[in-house]
Amino acid sequence: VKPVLHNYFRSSASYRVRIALALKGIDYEYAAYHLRKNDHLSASFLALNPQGLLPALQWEGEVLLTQSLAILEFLEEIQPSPALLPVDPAERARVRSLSLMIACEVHPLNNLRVLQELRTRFGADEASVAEWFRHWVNTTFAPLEQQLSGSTETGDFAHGNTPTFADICIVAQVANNARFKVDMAPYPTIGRIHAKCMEVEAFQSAAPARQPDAE
Ligand SMILES: N[C@@H](CCC(=O)N[C@@H](CS)C(=O)NCC(=O)O)C(=O)O
Repeated sequence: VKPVLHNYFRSSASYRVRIALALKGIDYEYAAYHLRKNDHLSASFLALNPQGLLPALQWEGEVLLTQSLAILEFLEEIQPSPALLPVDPAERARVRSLSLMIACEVHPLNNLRVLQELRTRFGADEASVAEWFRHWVNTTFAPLEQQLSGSTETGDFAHGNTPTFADICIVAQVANNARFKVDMAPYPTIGRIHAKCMEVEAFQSAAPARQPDAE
């Protein structure tokens, strides 16, 4: 049975999983949920994933996997090649740390439901919402840039010369940043890593614009 990826073209957490699946050459069925139309809050999806968050990966018709980084870890374990984590434990920790800077410190604060809450509970206008978004990106992208540019570990990618979880998280976040017009000029290293990743077909084929539900 083909795995089914419940996702949305613009969802950056979904984009992370699409990149990992593409890098590992795992074929899957694409199940689209329109976030703006609240498809992810439908009774049928909540029955699958009570968190009401995308992505969710149905593996071989059985287990439903949620949380993009847990899914990445799962894929790495069942199909170790090509490796998306280094071998050395300290290096693995570094890659996970870079990934979590985005997945834990940036993404949750800028999630759709948080931005909606700013609008409805606090009456924020679109300019303030965009400022909020950029604020939380900049708060973490500044130290991220520093860590990436100051490290001897840094090759062409975020860690070494092949893509890892860190590159996956960076590329998905940079795609979101573009929608909110984040100025990337202060982040030349992140920009360079992003450009390097986009030379890889798996990153391109997983991109929002290439998905069947893209608008
Ligand atoms: N930590 C979760 C985040 C999942 C998540 O928040 N996904 C977003 C789309 S990128 C979502 O479903 N948002 C729905 C909402 O905000 O209502 C993961 O990494 O999978």
